[in-house]
Amino acid sequence: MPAAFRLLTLAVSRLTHGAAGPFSIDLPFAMSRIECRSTSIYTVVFTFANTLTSVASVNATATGPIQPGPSSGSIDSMDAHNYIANLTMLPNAQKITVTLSNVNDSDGNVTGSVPTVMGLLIGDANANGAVNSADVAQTKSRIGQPIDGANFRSDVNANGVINSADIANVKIEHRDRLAAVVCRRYHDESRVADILGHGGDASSLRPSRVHNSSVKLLIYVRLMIFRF
Ligand SMILES: [Ca+2]
Ligand SMILES: [Ca+2]
Repeated sequence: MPAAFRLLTLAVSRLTHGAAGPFSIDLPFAMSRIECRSTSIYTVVFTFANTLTSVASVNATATGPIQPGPSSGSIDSMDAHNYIANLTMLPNAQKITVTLSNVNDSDGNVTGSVPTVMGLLIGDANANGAVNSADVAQTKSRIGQPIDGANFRSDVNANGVINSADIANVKIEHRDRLAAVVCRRYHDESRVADILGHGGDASSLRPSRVHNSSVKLLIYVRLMIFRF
């Protein structure tokens, strides 16, 4: 096992949901885990076995042509086992690799590169790699519930309550994913980038689910009848 993964014990995407407080999504080292919440600045917390003495830099990259904005971070002043990375302008529907460079700890370990991967797919409340009616239904079923560890993913805008605004967010993402699929059907990749806003490519998170003409037609029809 690489030294980076022996020393890193945990990485999470953490967001504060208003008065309900912070809730985190684990980012396993061997696979990406989907972050479904919408915010302007994402926070990834790296936790190490030993306390940190210095970290040279943090950088975020995406799988698609549109790259994230600047990243910054610091060792947690409350617990030096943690490094808190702040990520801006993340493109949606992408795998985001967050990498710490030149990590030094109190045990004398020096690690040149410590990466973790987060999939960003806003609205994928049930974390299955797609934004669809199941996410809408699940979010509707949770309206008004107090935010807890079991339902926080449905608080898509992370404001501490599950309500119609979260449902609207999921529906918008659902619409955009369907529209992007239709554009791919007609090989209009530039239009896909327009629709996804940030230039994101949903297929980088989950390969296109459309592999035959009948299914393509079904999705096209669903798009045509989709209503808010
Ligand atoms: Ca889903
Ligand atoms: Ca909310």
